[in-house]
Amino acid sequence: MPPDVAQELTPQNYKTDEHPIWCPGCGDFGVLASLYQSLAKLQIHSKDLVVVAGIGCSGRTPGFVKSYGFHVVHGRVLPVALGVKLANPKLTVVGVGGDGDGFAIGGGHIPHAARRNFDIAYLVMDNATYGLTKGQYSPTAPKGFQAGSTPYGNIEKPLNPLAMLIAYGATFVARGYSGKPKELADLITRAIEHKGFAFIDIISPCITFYNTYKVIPPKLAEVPHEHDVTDRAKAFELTLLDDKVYLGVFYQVQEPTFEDGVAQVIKTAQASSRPRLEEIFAEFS
Ligand SMILES: Cc1ncc(C[n+]2csc(CCOP(=O)(O)OP(=O)(O)O)c2C)c(N)n1
Ligand code: SF4
Repeated sequence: MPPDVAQELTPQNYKTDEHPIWCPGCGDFGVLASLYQSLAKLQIHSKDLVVVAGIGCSGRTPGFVKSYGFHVVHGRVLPVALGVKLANPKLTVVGVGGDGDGFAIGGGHIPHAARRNFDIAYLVMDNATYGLTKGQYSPTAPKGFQAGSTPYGNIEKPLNPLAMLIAYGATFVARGYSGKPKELADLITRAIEHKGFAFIDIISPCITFYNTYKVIPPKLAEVPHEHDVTDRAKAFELTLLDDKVYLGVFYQVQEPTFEDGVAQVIKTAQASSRPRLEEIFAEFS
């Protein structure tokens, strides 16, 4: 039964009747729990929420969140999310996917989503592997990573998602960890509240094919308190430090959004004396 619009929403209200079929211990459970927390904190009603997800274990998320949802073609979270937001800018749009979906097959969409600054929150459940297809190496897998597709070890350098997003012009860039769901919920809340393109790289271990639960926690540290999130060069520098895995917001600034720009262009076009599209077509009929 959907909650009454006037009723206070709790994390429970966002659960669907579908139960996640993720492996017990998968990091994605923590991400989902944090997403429920954050939606409840923001009191976002299901009718105003669209979750767009790619293909992968992480891509099952829309089935577990009471909202409108799209489970799109592999790697196409961002163009679909942009279409949704442009069609109805009042909606809260949350994009969800894996590192394979986002940075490999979908990697070509990242620069354009980031530089356009359309207002969505994009959560990448980064397990450095292709979980759904049985653990091949992904763009964020470390050098030497051994799996079925790399039996002699990965020879590629891993991609640095945070540096990439800052370089391409995203206006909110953060890292979270599925094992710290309260802190992650706070980050997701901030990302949804941010007006513009908000990206969170969420370390979300794949317990079955690349279990990093033992190696990650000792390296975790908070983004230093004195870090100025509006300093782009310093934020970029912070992403390059590999002695620690920093959690928190690296970069956040306010800039005009794509949908505001589009609305402005429509207004200008309507006020201009240029011929209408129908008039141009009429010339050829
Ligand atoms: C066009 C296309 N190519 C390849 C696949 C096979 N495929 C399904 S999921 C996936 C990778 C998933 O990895 P990731 O995005 O990291 O998500 P995870 O399963 O780890 O959450 C691949 C290659 C596909 N479904 N569609
Ligand atoms: S295969 Fe990995 S990513 Fe997929 S559900 Fe299992 S633990 Fe999670």
